[in-house]
Amino acid sequence: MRFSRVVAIPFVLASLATAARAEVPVGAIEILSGPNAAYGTSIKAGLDLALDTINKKGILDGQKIALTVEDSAGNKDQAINAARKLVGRDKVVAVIGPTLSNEMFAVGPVTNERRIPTVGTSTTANGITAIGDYIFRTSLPESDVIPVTLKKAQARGVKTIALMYANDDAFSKSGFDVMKAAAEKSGLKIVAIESFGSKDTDFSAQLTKIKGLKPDAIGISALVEPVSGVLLQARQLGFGKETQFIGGNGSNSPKLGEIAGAAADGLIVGSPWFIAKPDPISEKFVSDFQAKNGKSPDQFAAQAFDAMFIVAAAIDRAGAADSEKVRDALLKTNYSGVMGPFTFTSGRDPASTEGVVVLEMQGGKFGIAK
Ligand code: 1QQ
Repeated sequence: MRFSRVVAIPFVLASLATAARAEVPVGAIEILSGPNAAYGTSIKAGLDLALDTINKKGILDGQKIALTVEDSAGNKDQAINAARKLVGRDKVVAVIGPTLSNEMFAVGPVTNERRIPTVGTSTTANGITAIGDYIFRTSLPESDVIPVTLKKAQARGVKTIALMYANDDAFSKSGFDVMKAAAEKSGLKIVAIESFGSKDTDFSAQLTKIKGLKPDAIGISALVEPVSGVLLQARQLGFGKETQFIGGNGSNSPKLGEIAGAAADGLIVGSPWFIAKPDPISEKFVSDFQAKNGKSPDQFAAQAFDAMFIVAAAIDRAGAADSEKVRDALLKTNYSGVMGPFTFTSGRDPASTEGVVVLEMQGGKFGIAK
């Protein structure tokens, strides 16, 4: 053997160094700045908490996940650039996010074309997974949640409803379509339909029109800032407890209570999760999240926490950091997490719609709606 130690030792050292450095690159695109940052920062906190556990043990024989979270600022072009960076520069095997359906309709075609499995954790509009075979979501679509919320309103005696929605955001528009169809199906009488822009601050024309029609309820499909604006102005115009306000997934943020305060009291919204869910996995998640972040998790953090485990487990089962194999493994997901048991349909949507709870805002906090 002419191969001396002189050659062998550096080789061994080099391969040890590679083994120590081996990490699996995963990307996330979330809103970390701008008016919708509450959603994305909450999602990031959920992902980070899950990674603490995942990276302790590692996947694929001890490798860590290197998660790169890019800020989209809620902007479609920035989200597309983030996707290109994650795929081209970081060579990620999967993408988590983006935060908004509006962004997914821009990013999804890009990552799908690159054959990178992309897992939305908060995208609830119709048509998300139809973008392509590599697009998944773990979030329940509005079409599964809104009918449950309307049923609760009906049980409270609501018979007539006015619908308001933001016409410049994919989630808000789709949520409105779902509310309208669900209201019609359940026999609610729609007395008015009014739209606005997500950046609007004056909703008085729409609300004044609706006030004259005296609906039992007002359904609002929009992101949290405009929903808060509508509520604040509605109270100024004299809408009181007699009007049942109904929100969609955009309202599922503590930001609603922070911005609207008492004006949001009484609003109901459906959610796949509730902070006081009596379940050991959920309770541990809540206390670990509080310990790490000094505040309580919201639904978006809970969904992201589960999604990170789902993606990590898929990479592990794939047996390699290979995006094709990860996609196939994702389809075979059988996971039990904070949201409960989880599998994907063959169409890459959540299979089970069980566990939707209707929440009510009171004093800046969500509780179970009675
Ligand atoms: C979507 C949503 C948003 C409310 C997520 C933050 O549901 O864009 O689909």
